[in-house]
Amino acid sequence: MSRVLLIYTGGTIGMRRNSRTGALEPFHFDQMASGIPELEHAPVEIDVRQFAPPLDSSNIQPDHWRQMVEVVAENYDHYDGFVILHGTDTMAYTAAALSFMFENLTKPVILTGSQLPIGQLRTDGKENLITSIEIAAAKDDEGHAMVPEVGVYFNGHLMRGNRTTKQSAEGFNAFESFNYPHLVEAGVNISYLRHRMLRPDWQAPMLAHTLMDSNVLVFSLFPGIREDYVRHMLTMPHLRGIVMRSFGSGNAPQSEWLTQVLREAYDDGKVIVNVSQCMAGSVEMSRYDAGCHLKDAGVVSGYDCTVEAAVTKLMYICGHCADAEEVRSWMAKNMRGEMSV
Ligand code: ASN
Repeated sequence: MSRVLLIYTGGTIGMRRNSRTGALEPFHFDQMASGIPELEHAPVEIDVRQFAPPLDSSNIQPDHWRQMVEVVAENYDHYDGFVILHGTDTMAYTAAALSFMFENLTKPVILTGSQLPIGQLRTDGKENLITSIEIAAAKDDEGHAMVPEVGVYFNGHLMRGNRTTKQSAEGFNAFESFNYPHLVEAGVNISYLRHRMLRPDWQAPMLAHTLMDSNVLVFSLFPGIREDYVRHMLTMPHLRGIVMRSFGSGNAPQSEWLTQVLREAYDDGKVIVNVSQCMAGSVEMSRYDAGCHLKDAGVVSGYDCTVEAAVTKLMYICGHCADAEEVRSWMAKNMRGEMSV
């Protein structure tokens, strides 16, 4: 029998309504588990660790990512897979961060949650949790994990963790991976699309990393953006990296001041990564004149990376490299399947 470790961090899946305020609040695992008696009959041995207190995922911080990495690393040899129950609001950030923090992952780390609490009649939480456990437990004939990746499972699909974005606060289809196809489709049967998955070195050990540098920032361009605000932001002391959300295929206003401010930030050792405000498609700074000047100012292309992947990758790389040129060179490389280069 496969063994799965369930790590309950909080989120709507385990919430219940506060009778005084009417708002949903995270609650203990036992309350959640009592809503899924099916778990006892699953052909998988399940152990549970829970965050105390459980969190609405808006409160998740890099320290919580470290805790998740440590729980998985400490238990890595004793389980076939890991399921992390997490709120949906920041699940895509956590999934991306964990994908960088685990090097040469050979076992599944599946994040899931729900839009309605488990206790509600129409909950999406049961299917999400039960199928995630099944995926985390699945092995091939050679005994290797079917999904050696950090993934997000929601509404019938498993997506690569560092490719997902929360797309809906309403629908059960809360997540999508716009620039990479799904890894698993769960219908009547569960189809594992293994040709789309990462291939670890099965003989080499998994390495867990916990250093993350949060001296980073994300900002969006918009028509009318002011020089003084951008200058103030880019000259902040200690700031090491910026994810700049540009227009379309990586374009920005061709104002002289913007190129100059970006160039000054570059000269000051700051790393600026260009990702698009579009959900689908890639940054191509040489496509339009309105993108070329960014390249000349030393801006690094984030290609088709999500904002979530770009900012967590920047934290991870800045946590490991002191030299700006080295950070730029890692940011331009595909490390964990987060971008198509
Ligand atoms: N606010 C909740 C959370 O992210 C939303 C959810 O889980 N659906 O914890």
